[in-house]
Amino acid sequence: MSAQLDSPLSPPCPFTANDELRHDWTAEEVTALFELPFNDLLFNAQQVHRQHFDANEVQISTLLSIKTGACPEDCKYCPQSVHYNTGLEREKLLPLDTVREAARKAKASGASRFCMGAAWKRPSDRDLEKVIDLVKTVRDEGMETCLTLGMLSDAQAQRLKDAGLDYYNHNLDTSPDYYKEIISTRTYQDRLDTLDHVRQAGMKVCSGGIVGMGESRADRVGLLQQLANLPEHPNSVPINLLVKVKGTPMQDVAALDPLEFVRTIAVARLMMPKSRVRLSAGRNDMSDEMQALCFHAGANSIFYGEKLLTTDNPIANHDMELFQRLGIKPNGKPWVSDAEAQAAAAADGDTTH
Ligand code: SAM
Ligand code: DTB
Ligand code: SF4
Repeated sequence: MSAQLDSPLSPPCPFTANDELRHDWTAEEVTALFELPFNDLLFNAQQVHRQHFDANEVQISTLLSIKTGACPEDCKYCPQSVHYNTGLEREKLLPLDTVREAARKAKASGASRFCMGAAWKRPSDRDLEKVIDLVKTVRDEGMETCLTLGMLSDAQAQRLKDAGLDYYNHNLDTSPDYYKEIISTRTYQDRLDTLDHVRQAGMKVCSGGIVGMGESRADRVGLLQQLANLPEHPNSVPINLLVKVKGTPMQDVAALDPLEFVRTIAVARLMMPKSRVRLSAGRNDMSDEMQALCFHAGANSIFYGEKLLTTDNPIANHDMELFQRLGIKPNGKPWVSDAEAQAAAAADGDTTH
């Protein structure tokens, strides 16, 4: 399929013509998408988006760090790496009651999926058993579950699948080329192997990356090319904008042009038309207008709630107000005020707990 758009008027969309999912993108083709005039790119992305999704609906996930800090990996962006001094307080694996409470709160404020993250290189089998109890608890609260625990063996992935886990998040982070500038303790192939194990176990894959780490456009091209050329497109694709954390080697990296971020979302939408593209870390540094453009470009999921794992996220009320201004239905449901959501959840809680 060619990405040529010659007409200065509303160009015909070369992507809506055929419904096939592609896994053979070349760097040249992806670069051509990035190079489209902004309006053509967004017009095409919006058309493709509408073919597969309700364009006015956004899925909502909430994150919880279940084990914080002291991670042996050296990811240069990460406040949780033991290699950098970010002043972060370490925390052992959270007790079950704390997680249950957080899941209830997330559900009450409108999230449909609860994602739990641990600062591990990989979980031990003993840790995995404890985490499985957390997954079962969150499922019992009526939420979808997602974990991100680092690398998984095939047996561990199968164990999680058998326990009922819905999604596993493991990011490729950047292009294969730029990767070696960012992480030395885990290889790109390690990441691909974990994604294989998750997919083969039959779980849904959540995989994306981070932009704004000083990478070039060619690296953003490389990241999206890797993601789209996986044997199956990830079910969800988180696109993180680097949160610059003091004490990490990336604290002073130059900011990415916001319009380049929007382009990245639009290209992800075109290449992986049926995947949820998630506006992930970095929304605190985005204006409402930039986020609106991202939704127009095909983003249709967010992390919601005051905290990501260890850094700040926009407050829930602000997100709901933005959705109301944009006519976006969170999780496909009509917009309700925070007070109404809390009251409904409390009433629900009276009968079910
Ligand atoms: N330790 C596990 C791992 O790396 O697979 C799971 C947790 S880790 C914090 C999950 C993801 O968060 C990373 O892969 C990275 O993409 C993202 N992340 C971490 N720090 C970030 C930052 N400062 N800005 C943006 N994204 C970040
Ligand atoms: C993802 O791609 N982004 C989330 C989630 N998956 C686990 C994590 C973002 C972390 C941002 C830095 C922090 O809060 O520690
Ligand atoms: Fe550890 Fe994950 Fe942070 Fe890398 S991104 S240092 S693996 S917690």
